[in-house]
Amino acid sequence: MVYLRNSSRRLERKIDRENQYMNMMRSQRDGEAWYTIYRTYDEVQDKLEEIASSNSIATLINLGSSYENRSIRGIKFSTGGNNKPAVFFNGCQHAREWVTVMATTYLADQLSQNYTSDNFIQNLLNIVDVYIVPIVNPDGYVYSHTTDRYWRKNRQPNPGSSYVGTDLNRNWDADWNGGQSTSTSPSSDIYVGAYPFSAYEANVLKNYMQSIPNLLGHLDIHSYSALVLGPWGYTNIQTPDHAEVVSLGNAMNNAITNTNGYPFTFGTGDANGSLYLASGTMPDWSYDGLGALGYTYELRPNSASGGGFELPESQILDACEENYNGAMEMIIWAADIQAGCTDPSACN
Ligand code: 0X9
Ligand code: ZN
Repeated sequence: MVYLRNSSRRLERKIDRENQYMNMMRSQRDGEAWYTIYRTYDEVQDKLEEIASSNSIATLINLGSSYENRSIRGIKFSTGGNNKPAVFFNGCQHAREWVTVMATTYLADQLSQNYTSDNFIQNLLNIVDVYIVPIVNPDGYVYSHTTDRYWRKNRQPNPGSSYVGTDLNRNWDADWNGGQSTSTSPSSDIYVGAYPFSAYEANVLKNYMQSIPNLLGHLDIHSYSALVLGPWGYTNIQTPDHAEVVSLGNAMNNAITNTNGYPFTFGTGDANGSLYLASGTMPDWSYDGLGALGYTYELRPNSASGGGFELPESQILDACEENYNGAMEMIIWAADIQAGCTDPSACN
């Protein structure tokens, strides 16, 4: 009898432990489940609030309002202090590039979770301030969910025209309207706008980014083509920082490619013909106007036949992981340049 009672208690304890383990696994899966389908603007706002409220160094930031008065929000990770090296990551200048919203939200989510569990991430975030804004074109994003899946521009009317919208990634003051993949016609998907920063959202972003004192790096996340693109975007001429642009670009490209074995290509300009040159883009402005190294990512897929702007939902998580590893390289690089610090895990 005694033996039976003991063994049934042991069995109960074993079952309890198994249940605990299963609950833990389930909650991890639930966390990842968010990234198995595309999410709306409202769902992303809820997720950002959840991230900010669950992490002591994460703050919900509101950069300003879109033309239709939606908030352009994000997460700032900072342990405080002045003039720390900073990096800025954004998704969704182009409304239809939905995977960029998932990937940037995932980046914030993972940094937040890993901060509490991973010493290396904790050390990095003690050194570098990280800004993440998943949806910089909220009106276009909502419109691509409700009305036109392939909408690209913002939703600002153009005086004298019935055509709506400016291509945000042609409205920046770096070779603005320079003729590389640009149009002065409001009917065009690559309409440059009336003047640099005429688009509400580009203007809000410019003001916010200018207010960050020590911005070293910027990633403007797009899809699709599986590319990492360094400055310049408007010309094949090399920047004065070419060696560093290439070194960080290759590091990010390798980290992305090695994540799941899905090959990305790095290049500057038109990346040896892999893409095209473009005038008035955001990363060229963050380089030219702010002195930050500004890159474009073009996430999965690498071709139209792989889904184009509609990357299959079964691949969202893979794309998120790839983007996370690429962005980590930029954070590590920013920590490394901190004077006198070559080992981010050793300095504070
Ligand atoms: O055209 C764009 O704005 C970007 N491509 S997308 O398909 N996402 O629209 C690429 C712009 C950056 N181009 C270069 N750096 N060459
Ligand atoms: Zn794009």
